[in-house]
Amino acid sequence: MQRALITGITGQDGLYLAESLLAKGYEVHGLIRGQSNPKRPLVERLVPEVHLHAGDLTDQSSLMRVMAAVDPHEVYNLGAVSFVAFSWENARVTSDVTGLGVLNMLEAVRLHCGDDPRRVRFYQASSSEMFGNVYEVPQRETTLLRPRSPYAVSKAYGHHMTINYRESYGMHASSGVLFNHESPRRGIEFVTRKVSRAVARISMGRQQTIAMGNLDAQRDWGFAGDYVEAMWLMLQQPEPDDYVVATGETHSVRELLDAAFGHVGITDWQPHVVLDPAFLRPAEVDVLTGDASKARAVLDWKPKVAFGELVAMMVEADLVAEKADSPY
Ligand code: NAP
Ligand code: F7E
Repeated sequence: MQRALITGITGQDGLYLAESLLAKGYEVHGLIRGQSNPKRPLVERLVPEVHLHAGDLTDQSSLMRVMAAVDPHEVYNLGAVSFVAFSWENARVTSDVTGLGVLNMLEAVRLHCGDDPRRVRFYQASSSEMFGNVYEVPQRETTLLRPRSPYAVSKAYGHHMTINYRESYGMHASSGVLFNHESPRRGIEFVTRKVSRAVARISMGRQQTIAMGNLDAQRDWGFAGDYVEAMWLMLQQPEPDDYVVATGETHSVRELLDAAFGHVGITDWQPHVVLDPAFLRPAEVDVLTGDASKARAVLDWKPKVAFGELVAMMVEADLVAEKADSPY
């Protein structure tokens, strides 16, 4: 039986990936941090078959201990401080977890592999944020990085360190450069979920307005359930490599508002949206568009859920959660 270890098991992608690997017949293990992690009950409810192990990406020996206990065939390093806006106010902790945490995990894997560097296959969750103030449109695997936030700088470090371990030690280490992917499980701090939740509440009369930042920012938004399949496909390849994973379609935050409010029959959302400078960032990434043709050609991967369906799915899920008074 194949064994997989997932860091970031409590996050959006960790949960989808765990479900997907369990359905494929894997034994799934997850790294969980903190002495009483508030998300543990959620993981235990959604994926009760997953074995949880205490550890932290900033604590190298905890990672080595978990590697020894699990002896995985595949490691998916999804753990990170992942909210870009938060990373300016917490640049050091972001660097420690999102940047150096990758090195800690790579070292734990390398040491566990001993004389056989390919004993464990490693996936690093890299990000389109690394492209930042983009050098070319669309962005592909060869596009130079120009990160614009402490988060993006930390991801660029982890990305290059993953490539370096692959080239230096011959490890099966791959990096997925994933563009924004969303779902009803997205954290409420991210713009898609913030909007879907607010729209559900506004349509039910529970809230009047939503405070927003830059409505002109544009992102290539896909569905997280589709994207975790690409992660798995990367580790099934005979050779490790880097892949961009994206839809190739870009929409503005304004279009997101159109789609979400439109779904509940509100065509003029202006009275419900308040612009608040608190949500503007010190440096913005204006537009991202991915070219996933390599993933399509090599992995035979393509996204299944389109932007409109994704927004509808998220608003519907928030309507159900609000009606049940049990927000996800
Ligand atoms: P997420 O929901 O924010 O989940 C982040 C996970 O990292 C959580 O499980 C969190 O655990 C864990 N974590 C935080 N600090 C940790 C630490 N010190 N040690 C161990 N684990 C720690 O993120 P996501 O959306 O699922 O994304 C998964 C990964 O893909 C992240 O690395 C993210 O940066 C990257 N990524 C995401 C996107 C996207 O659009 N979603 C795009 C590109 C790349 P707690 O619950 O304990 O905080
Ligand atoms: O912002 C703008 C904001 O926070 C998207 C992470 O998963 O994807 C995510 O990073 C855009 C930005 O995601 C609000 O300025 C406007 O331009 O949903 P977000 P992100 O920063 O793109 C990448 C690929 C990752 O790797 C990250 O881990 O929306 N925006 N008004 C707003 N954003 C937020 N959060 N809140 C607002 O009110």
